[in-house]
Parts: sequence; structure tokens; C-alpha cells
Amino acid sequence: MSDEHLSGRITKGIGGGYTIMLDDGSSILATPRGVFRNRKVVPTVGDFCTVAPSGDPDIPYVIESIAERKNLLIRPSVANIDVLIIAVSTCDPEPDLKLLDKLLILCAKLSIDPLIWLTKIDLAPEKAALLEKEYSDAGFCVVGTSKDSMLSDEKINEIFRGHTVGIAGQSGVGKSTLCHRLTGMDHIEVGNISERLKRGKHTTRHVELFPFREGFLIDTPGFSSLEIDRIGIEVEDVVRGYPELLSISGTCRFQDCRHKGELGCRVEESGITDARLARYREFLDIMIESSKRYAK
Ligand SMILES: Nc1nc2c(ncn2[C@@H]2O[C@H](COP(=O)(O)OP(=O)(O)OP(=O)(O)O)[C@@H](O)[C@H]2O)c(=O)[nH]1
Ligand SMILES: [Mg+2]
Ligand SMILES: [Zn+2]
Repeated sequence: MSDEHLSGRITKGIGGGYTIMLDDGSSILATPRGVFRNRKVVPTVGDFCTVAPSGDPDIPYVIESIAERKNLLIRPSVANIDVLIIAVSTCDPEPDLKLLDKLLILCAKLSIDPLIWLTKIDLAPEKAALLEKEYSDAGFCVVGTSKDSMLSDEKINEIFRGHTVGIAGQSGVGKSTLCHRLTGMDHIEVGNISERLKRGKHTTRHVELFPFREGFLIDTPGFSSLEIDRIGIEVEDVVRGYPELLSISGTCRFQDCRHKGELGCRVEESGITDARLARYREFLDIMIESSKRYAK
């Protein structure tokens, strides 16, 4: 690599122009080289890239190369996510456990570490304890906060250090509150469901990475309601959101057992709760139906 090349990370992209945070912490503007268009690669927020001077004073750099991605989310469009905080309120609104399980499937598929963050535990402490038990027994990391409790500084550093972190969850669970209490920043919109999105219109979702605690926080609307058959997962991926079921893989009579009541299925040995098993089966059915539709 010549001296003129610098490496950094795309933190923002608007109308074909990109903001890139270089390794020294400074930010510059760049446009992609034409070669990306030919290869059908669209530089995306979260991409690690190299840039070189363009000679154009308005946009002084060009993006020369994009590093291979760990993962890529299409909507919102963001690359290389390490951790997804899934905010779940114990009540007001009632927890949407289907959304939670779907997000857990998506995380498994994309090699994202999920962190289940229970909010409003002051409003329903017993329910919070049950949720905490159900999901930590299943093998997930679960933390909880209330109106006046926050995680320790050490724990927050552990979550963010070296990681790119998104926040997801249904409307009203406390994502903005959480984000504000973490960062002190008010203008961040993490996971907000905009009115237009609620009405189902396609809008350009603005995504931005903010440096935070030696990592990045992803600021984006979206991440909030997901149709299981429209998030790019396959039938086989559903089980990956259920570590309990993965733990018994190969022990049922049939190697390809889907734990739907087949002969010799040992699902009861997995320790999965009835409610999670029901959601697993529902998602599996939807995915099987939808894969048939696509096969036609
Ligand atoms: N009692 C209690 N209320 C909370 C807690 N966290 C947030 N709230 C309240 O819940 C309401 C919704 O919080 P927001 O942070 O706006 O929720 P959001 O997830 O950003 O919602 P959207 O932007 O609609 O997606 C606010 O009135 C908060 O004050 C908590 O831990 N305990
Ligand atoms: Mg909000
Ligand atoms: Zn089985």
C-alpha cells in the first residue's frame, strides 16, 4: 500500500458522499471510485475502507477499497455490527417476545452477539425476574435497568469496547431513554420507529455511527418490527435462535428432526419453555410456507 492510502471506517453516507473516520480519529469526506458501481458493491455505513486523495477540493478523498464484511444488514443498511442490544420492557408496553425471538434468530444468522436489556423493571419486578430466568437459562446474556438504576461503568465498557453496537426494540420500551442515559446525547434516534415507517412507507433511513467508549453506537431508526420471512433468513436458520434446541441436536431419533412432534423427538430434554417452543414452531411453519411460495 502506498503512503497516500489511509484506512478508516464509514460513519455516515448521504447522497453518494461518505463521511469516514480515519484511524487517527479525524473525519474526512469521500466518494467511491467508479469501480464499485461495476462490481455492484455499495459502500455502506460500518464498512472498513481505505481512501486516497482525490485532488478535488470539495470532496478530497476517494474510497479505494472496502474490507470484507463480517455481516450486512439490509434495512437499516449497516455493515459490521458486533452487538445488538435488544431492549424489552417488562410492561407498558407488554413485552413483544415474538419480536425478541426473531431478533435473536437474526443475530445468530449474522454472527451478532445479542444482549437482552430488560427495561422498566421498577414497574414489574417479578415479571422481570421471570424473563431474566427464561432467557438466561436459554443461554443469552440478560441485563436489566429501572427508572433509577444503570449498569456499572465497567459493564458498559465491556459492552462497547472495540464493538459496534446497535439498539433495537419495539416502540416505547425505553431505547431513547437508555441511549440518553448511556451517552448523554439527545439527538440520537436509536431504533425509533418513525411515523412514516409505521405507515409502511419506504423512507430512506439515515444511519450514523457515533464513537462511544472505544466502540461505536449505531444511530438508526428501524430495527423495530420485523416480518420473520422478510429478514433474509432461511428455514434452517430458525433453530439458531434457540440454543436450547441446538443443545439436543442429533439426539432425536431422526437426524433432521425439526422438533415439531416427530416420532422419537426429545425436545422435552432441551429445557426449552413451552412459550419459546411455540414461537419456534410458529416461525418454522411460516418459513416453510414462505419457502414453498418462493420455490413455485
Ligand atoms: N418506569 C420506567 N419508565 C421508563 C424506563 N425507561 C424508559 N421509561 C419511560 O418509557 C417511555 C418511553 O421511553 P422512550 O425512551 O421514549 O422509548 P423508545 O423505545 O425510544 O420509543 P420509540 O422512540 O417510540 O421507539 C418514556 O416515558 C420513558 O420515561 C424505566 O426504566 N422505568
Ligand atoms: Mg425513541
Ligand atoms: Zn426433535
